[in-house]
Amino acid sequence: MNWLAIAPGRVNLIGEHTDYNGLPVLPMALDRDVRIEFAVADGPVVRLDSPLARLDTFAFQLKRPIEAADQGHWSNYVRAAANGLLEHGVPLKQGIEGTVTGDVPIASGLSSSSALVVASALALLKANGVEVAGASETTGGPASSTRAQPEPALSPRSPVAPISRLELATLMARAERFVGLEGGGMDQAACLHGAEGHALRIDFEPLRVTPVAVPEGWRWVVASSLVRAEKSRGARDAYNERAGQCREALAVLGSVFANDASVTAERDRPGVAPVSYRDLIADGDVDGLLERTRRILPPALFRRFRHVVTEGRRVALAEVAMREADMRGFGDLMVRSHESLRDDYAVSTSELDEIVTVALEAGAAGARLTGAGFGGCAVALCDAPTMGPVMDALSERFYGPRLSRPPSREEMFAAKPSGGARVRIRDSSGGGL
Ligand code: NG1
Repeated sequence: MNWLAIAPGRVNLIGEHTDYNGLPVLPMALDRDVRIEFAVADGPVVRLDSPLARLDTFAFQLKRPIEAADQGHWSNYVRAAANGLLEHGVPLKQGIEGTVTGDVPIASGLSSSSALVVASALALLKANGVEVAGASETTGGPASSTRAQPEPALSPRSPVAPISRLELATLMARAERFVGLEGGGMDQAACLHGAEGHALRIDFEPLRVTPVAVPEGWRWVVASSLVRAEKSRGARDAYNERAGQCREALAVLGSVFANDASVTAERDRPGVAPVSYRDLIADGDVDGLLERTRRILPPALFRRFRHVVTEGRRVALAEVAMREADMRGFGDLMVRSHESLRDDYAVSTSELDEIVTVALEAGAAGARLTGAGFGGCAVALCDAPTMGPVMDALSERFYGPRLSRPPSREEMFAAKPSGGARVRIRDSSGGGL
């Protein structure tokens, strides 16, 4: 029997470089996905090929420790999923053989890598009879939320116990670090919890996912900067450097605040340093926090810190704006987010800045880089009548001088909030699902 594991990419609407700092994000799953058509293999082996450019055929054995391929090789994302499941105690006695296809643009900040990790995990779990609990889509509005569910403990498990989507998202976020990126957990959670018509507020430690309905009549335009952001290669060091700076800022503040009674007394824990970004902004006074920390942190570290804590606040405000259908307000927050990523976090590029400027001048309600930056894509928010003019302006002013043709569907497209990752039977005639 042939199966199809389908895992969507995601576009992050706001909340950039906050996930690995334990602060929330607000992405949505895309209507573009990575697909693995597979059959259960004869033994514990994974054998995959792909018609996509630059993805050569590979095979590896499912036994610990899983060996990494050369840095940058696409099989490392599949190996990451297998390694994560094995380390978690899921016995992978059966492997998979099949073909990977998909239409999530690669190295574009749209999470093609996590989609491949999640699709691989779902395929391996299916091949080994491990059920993934929970629907592939959450369709409810504000009242429907996985927020209340505690993060399940990642303890060694019995061979056939089902695994929940939250548990799998947490597990795959850790597993993807196999490729050497000190990433957060946004992408795997968005991929597994996508909901049609909804953005997803994702909180961490513990992981919670709350769908937020996107108001009628609003559109998201995703536009590539035409610069690849290869996080298995060059952009990886820049990304990890930012993560390191965030930890460093926290460590400096932790040691200073531990000796500052006026700060610790507020939290009723005299002598105990704040250990997380969430602790630091718990009282909601981000401006007061910035005032206090400006003199403590070296200037470069302070700018990274300011991005993280103000972005955390913007996500909270953006969620409220979306629930209240105040999409102009949401758009303003996207613009503030971009400025902060450009000026304080230093992850934008001149191409991304230009896309944002062109989109806003053409009437978009908001625009910002999306994903880690260093290239990749920007996302613009438009009301329905403005979407065409925004896309026309980008074609003419951004893509025109760079390409001798209109942008392809890979390079610019309207994105629809879509459902989450799933496995289906692929009928033997080779027809649809
Ligand atoms: P992209 O750019 O899609 O690879 C990366 C991280 C996210 C998050 C964003 C920045 C991974 C797999 N992805 O996303 O967790 O930190 O950067 O907000 O680590």
